[in-house]
Amino acid sequence: AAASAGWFEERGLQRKAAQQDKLFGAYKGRNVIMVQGEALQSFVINHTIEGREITPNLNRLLKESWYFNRFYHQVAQGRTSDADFAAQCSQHPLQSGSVFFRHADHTFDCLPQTLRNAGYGTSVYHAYDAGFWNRNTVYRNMGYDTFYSKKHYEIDEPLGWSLGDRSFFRQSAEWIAGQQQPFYSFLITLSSHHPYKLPAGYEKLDVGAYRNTLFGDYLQAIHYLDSALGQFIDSLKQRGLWDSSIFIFYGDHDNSIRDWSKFEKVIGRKLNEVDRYQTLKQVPLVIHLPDGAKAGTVSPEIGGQIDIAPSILHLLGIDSSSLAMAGRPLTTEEQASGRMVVFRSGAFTDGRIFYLPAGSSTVQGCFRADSGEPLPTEDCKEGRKAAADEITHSMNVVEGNLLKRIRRAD
Ligand code: GP9
Repeated sequence: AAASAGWFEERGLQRKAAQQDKLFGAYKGRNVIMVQGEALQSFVINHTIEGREITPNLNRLLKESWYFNRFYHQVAQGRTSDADFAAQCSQHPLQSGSVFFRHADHTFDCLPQTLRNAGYGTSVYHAYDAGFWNRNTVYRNMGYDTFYSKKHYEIDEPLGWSLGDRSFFRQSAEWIAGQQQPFYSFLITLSSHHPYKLPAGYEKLDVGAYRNTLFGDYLQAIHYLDSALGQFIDSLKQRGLWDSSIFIFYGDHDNSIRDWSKFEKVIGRKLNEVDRYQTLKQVPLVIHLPDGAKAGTVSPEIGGQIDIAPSILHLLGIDSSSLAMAGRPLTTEEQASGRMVVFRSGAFTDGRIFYLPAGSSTVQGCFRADSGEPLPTEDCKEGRKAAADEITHSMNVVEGNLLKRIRRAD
């Protein structure tokens, strides 16, 4: 326990040191609107199918925003719930099962509660059954004031499991705008859920040869999510919220498709095994700042979902050094040194090398991140140890309820 407490203290000190950065507190007191996109991977971004953009609205948003294109999801079996947990609470998920079910009552330092303590109103929006993924319990414990679930929405656009994203965003925008400021609102989309099949009238993209394939249906569903996102952004602009809020959009996890030739067709090049792993893990992170700073900037930083909460706190100037968060802010002016993205399997990258342990991919070992060329195992040795430590310490919080134990002892 002492070793884990020390490790989190060290991470806290690294975040403390980052407070010297110019962007720390640059957006103090601003609202925060964050959207988690269902099954959205990065490879669709700025790519076309049959000559048309798959995500035109997102591509337009990138031109106004700060884009992290070396950003990875860190989910395990708990999929959407793991992404939510990693982003909000800056901890790794469980190897099997979901933290939302197995450890809902454990103590974590999550973003909603931290913002609530700083005077923010906090709300979460997802148009599905409140009990799914045990969200009602978890969201109360995370520190949300209000959870808008399926029962709050008028199902005026029935689609897939529930309500279409367009109506979801439209109805949510109304509630978001009605809140006292500053607020933190977190929205989780649903329409682009596996198996991705949309009703015929919704399929607006010509996916050519991929028509009626899982991959083609995925592109259609993402195109629909993208159109819904575009309408949501327009409505935030109309309501005067765009310039008073930090807007964050990221993907939760991969689409479970492994038909690599189809990915290669969209991406426009052959993918080696390391490329495939990266394609599977890379999800977009887009941050729009209220004053339009960083518009069109593509960050060279590598990052993962556990870095989201620290990044937001950094921009808002809220000290997170005493919080048990495993992540580090990505939203710094200066690039940080010694950055690593760790996956639940023990795989990791520092941006230069990639380590893939047995069972995490079709290949295993130490590789160059850019070319996928194998490297001597020695090159990954130090990183493997650091990655394993990060998982162990995070699991002491998640499974071992470390925070409860040490704070009770205080
Ligand atoms: C359902 C949604 C889906 O509420 O969040 O979760 P997933 O099946 O993608 O993990």
